[in-house]
Amino acid sequence: MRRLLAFLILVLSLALPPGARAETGYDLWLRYRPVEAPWQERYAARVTHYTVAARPTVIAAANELRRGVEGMLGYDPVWRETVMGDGAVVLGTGTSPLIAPLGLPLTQLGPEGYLIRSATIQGKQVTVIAANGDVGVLYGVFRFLKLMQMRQPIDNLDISEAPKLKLRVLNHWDNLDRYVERGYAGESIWDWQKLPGYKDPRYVDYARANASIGINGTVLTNVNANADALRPEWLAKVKALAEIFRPYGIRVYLTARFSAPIELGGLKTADPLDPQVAGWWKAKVDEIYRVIPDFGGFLVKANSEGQPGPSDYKRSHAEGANMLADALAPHNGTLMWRAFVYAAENPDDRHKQAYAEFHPLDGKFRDNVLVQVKNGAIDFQPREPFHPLFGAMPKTPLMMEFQITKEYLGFATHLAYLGTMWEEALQADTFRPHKGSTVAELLEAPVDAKAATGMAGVANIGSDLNWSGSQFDQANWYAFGRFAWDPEAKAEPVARDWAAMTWGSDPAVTGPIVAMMMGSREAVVDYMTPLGLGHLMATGHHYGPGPWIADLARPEWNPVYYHKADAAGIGFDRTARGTNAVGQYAPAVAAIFGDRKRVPEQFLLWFHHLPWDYRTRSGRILWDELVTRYDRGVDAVKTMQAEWDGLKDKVDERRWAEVRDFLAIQRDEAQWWRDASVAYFQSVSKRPLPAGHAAPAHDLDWYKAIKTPYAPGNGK
Ligand code: GCW
Repeated sequence: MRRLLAFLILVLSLALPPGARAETGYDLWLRYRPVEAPWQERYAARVTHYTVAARPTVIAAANELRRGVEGMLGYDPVWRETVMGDGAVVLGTGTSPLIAPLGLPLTQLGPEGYLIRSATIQGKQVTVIAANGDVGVLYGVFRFLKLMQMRQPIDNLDISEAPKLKLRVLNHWDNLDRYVERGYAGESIWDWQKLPGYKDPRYVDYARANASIGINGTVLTNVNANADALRPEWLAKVKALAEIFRPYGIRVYLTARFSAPIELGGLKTADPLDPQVAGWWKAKVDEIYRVIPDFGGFLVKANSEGQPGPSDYKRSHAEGANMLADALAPHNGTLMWRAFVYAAENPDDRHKQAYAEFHPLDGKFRDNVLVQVKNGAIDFQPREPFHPLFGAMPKTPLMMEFQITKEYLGFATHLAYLGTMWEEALQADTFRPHKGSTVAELLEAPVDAKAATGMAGVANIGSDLNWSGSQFDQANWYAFGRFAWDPEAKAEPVARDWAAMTWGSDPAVTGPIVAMMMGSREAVVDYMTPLGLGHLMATGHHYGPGPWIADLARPEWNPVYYHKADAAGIGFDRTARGTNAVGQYAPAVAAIFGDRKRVPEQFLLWFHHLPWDYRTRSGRILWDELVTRYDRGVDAVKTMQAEWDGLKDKVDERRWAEVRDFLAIQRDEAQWWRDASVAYFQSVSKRPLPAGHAAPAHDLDWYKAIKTPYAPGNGK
């Protein structure tokens, strides 16, 4: 009877046009919408019931299976103690009684990998989802459901997968008052005030979403850290979250404020070599592990942008990191220490500062330290060359830090799929130790057998109904998980998977969506920072263009520091004649970047200061090329708008309308960036616009006068 009813509901819902079902985006890529014929029957025959042991993580896996099948196929696949007939889905580890006799090749899958195989047990056709650890089973179930979401066959399966990196973590830049630094999706989802008493069910959905893409850690607090997060009353809140996330294979981490021994412990110093300081941290860490036995460890931003750190006591980053690492080591905790450092007092090219500070420390960090390096040397710009530290510290585990939240790529409203950016960074050839040593490869290879590997993503998650501030920013969360699982992933298939699960598997839907996504980041580069320019945004909130800004206290905060435009030309000379930042790369890379004829044009002005009439590869002079690129970016947004219009009746109305409106905002802001930038650079170059390119709508002063003090995300 129940099945009949469910079937009727399914038939009815299929009869409704997509527009009639209002969706908010809350379901992310786990929408589990009804599957149409003939897939419905084919799938249903393969999922009649399931078997599973009673352990929290496999129960979470089974619940997800039930949820997915209920949504997609319209019935609840019942639990049975054993295989009752064809179509059983057998969930478990290699030691479970039904799975062990199959002798599956699980060993090489490690603690988190999984295997999905169509098999015969007791003469019945079954699907086995097996792993060494329970979390692998959970990951396998998500993969199994994805096959159905993607309308792929599930009758003849032989899939095995294991993550290539050990630590796959989100970094929440969330303050304790729920303000999210560089967050564009509402408040922090951690409702600290109500924790631990009230546990918002949303935390479970957060865990499900992360587990579905293999994320296994989350740093709950901002790297601009507040020591209060380490107080006992706060640890009780953290514990509540840790308990919710545990079945999903997700560990919690906190940021550690380096001066906490002073602020919380009443000590006079936070000198890492002071025994009292080390003792205070050891006791604090022991306390944390008493509350949260599987606590992941700390993430630290030290001596950067005003944060306290070991340099305050003339100690090195290694000395600071090792002291904390020693406190964590007895508990198998990990210390992630950020390499994002630059100092006002240091007049050298900011591009060079992190390398200069960390490179000499290679091999000096404890085994449980990971040095966390941003993808580029400056700061998450729409495009940067890869960070010179990659490949330069062969004795130190380095992890990648990407920014999922779009601080510099148009906040939540601009459609910019970051998969292409991450693929570009990960596939960059460091030539260290040899040609073909990509950043991805370096991240994957542990420096020794025990050493950690990892990737961090600065989260774009907040309290907004759609989690990420926009429908399309969910794709960046999704893609981060996929790249952290496999740094060799390719942006296009990842986009395709996301689009099919999030918008519908019809190629008439996914085709245009994937096309939009794949070109979207390049469009942002073009209308904000073409040809290797960077850091041209307005001060503080970073919203909108400010290439003229020259009056900030620290030189490297000013856009003019980065573009160096004058009457003669534009660009930052980082060749041997300039700051020689190219010298921090392997000689083969330095030879390419340092040669204006060989450098990829996308990095031209990052490494070279060139005259306005320099001949670019298109045959146009530099000035004309610059203007052409700005316009190309704006045009690309118009093209996305047209593509989206074509999807009007193919996706649900509410999400469609939201994207349409966001694209209109993006179109206006792209024009603003283009016009303001062209107006400014023209005031410097004094050159006429190339034929066919319109003058900015207003004069330069008009753009300079725009003030948006309440734009979101500013650090405070
Ligand atoms: O991108 C910059 C941001 C800061 C941020 C800093 C960092 C958390 O503008 O808001 O601080 O980088 O990565 O530490």
